[in-house]
Amino acid sequence: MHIGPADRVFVLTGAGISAESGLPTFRGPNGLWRGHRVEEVASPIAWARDARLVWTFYSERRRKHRTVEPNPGHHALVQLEGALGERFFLCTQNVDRLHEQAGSERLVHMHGKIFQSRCERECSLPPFDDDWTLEGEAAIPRCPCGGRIRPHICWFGETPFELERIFAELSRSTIFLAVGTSGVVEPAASFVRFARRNGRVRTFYVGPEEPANAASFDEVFLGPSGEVLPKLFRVEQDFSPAEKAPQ
Ligand code: BV8
Repeated sequence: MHIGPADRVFVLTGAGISAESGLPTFRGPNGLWRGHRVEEVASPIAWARDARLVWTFYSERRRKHRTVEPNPGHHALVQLEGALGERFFLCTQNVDRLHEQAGSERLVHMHGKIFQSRCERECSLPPFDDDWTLEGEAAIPRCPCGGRIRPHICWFGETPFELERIFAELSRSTIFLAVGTSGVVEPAASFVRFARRNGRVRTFYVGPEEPANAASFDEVFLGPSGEVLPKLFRVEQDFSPAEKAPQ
């Protein structure tokens, strides 16, 4: 994929980029958790009905997430960010911290972060880093306001985070790259169509199978992201006269 000196790259990642690090995806063969689809457990309704079940779900994922490492796909995106600087923007649907562990900085987590919690009420307590896990009959921690502590995650039916910044970056992107996402969950699945509205964007997808929104991509690179991404980018640097090395 050729990236020119004026290109601005928007990358959207999903669960697939973390699959080679050992984190299961949501809708693949092992996509169910104790027979539940993620939509059934990651929702305000599930929280109201059975908060301990929800904390059991997230506690098991926190324990698993402590043990995993980034894979070559994450590292390839860090290298691209290094080459492009502020012309690079990464929006992840994932709640894991593998992008940060690999070194990504220009990154937003539109669905939140597995190692952050917040009060279930709209009180003054801001979201906070937290790797608490529910053990045995322990009580769910309480906020000083009396509310229960919940994962700081965007559940189904809730509004994703950082949408204003995401749409601003989409509007000025000239390359849109989606990696490892089935193109099922909204609004992320529509970002590629939104980007195309600016009329000058090239759109690409990387993953082992075509996503549901494949028709919106100019080119699909089939394969695992850990193998495809490290070989994908060809960045053309702009050594304008001011920057040419002295003769
Ligand atoms: C919203 C946090 C309004 C949880 C997540 C009916 C009723 C109620 C709601 C809706 C409805 N119809 C539509 C909706 C909206 C709903 C939605 O889209 N539902 C779907 C299921 C139909 N969306 C919402 O509710 C969103 N909020 O709409 O608010 C709004 C809208 C716009 C503006 C303002 C307000 C909130 C959605 C967020 C839900 N939370 N995560 C948690 O993680 O615990 S979503 C969850 O799914 C994960 O974050 C995950 O990242 C995300 C998307 O899944 P994918 O990442 O795509 O993962 P998936 O398993 O599906 O696919 C993996 C892919 O990887 C596959 O394609 C596979 O081929 C590929 N792969 C496998 N191996 C590899 C690989 N790729 C590369 N390399 C490999 N090695």
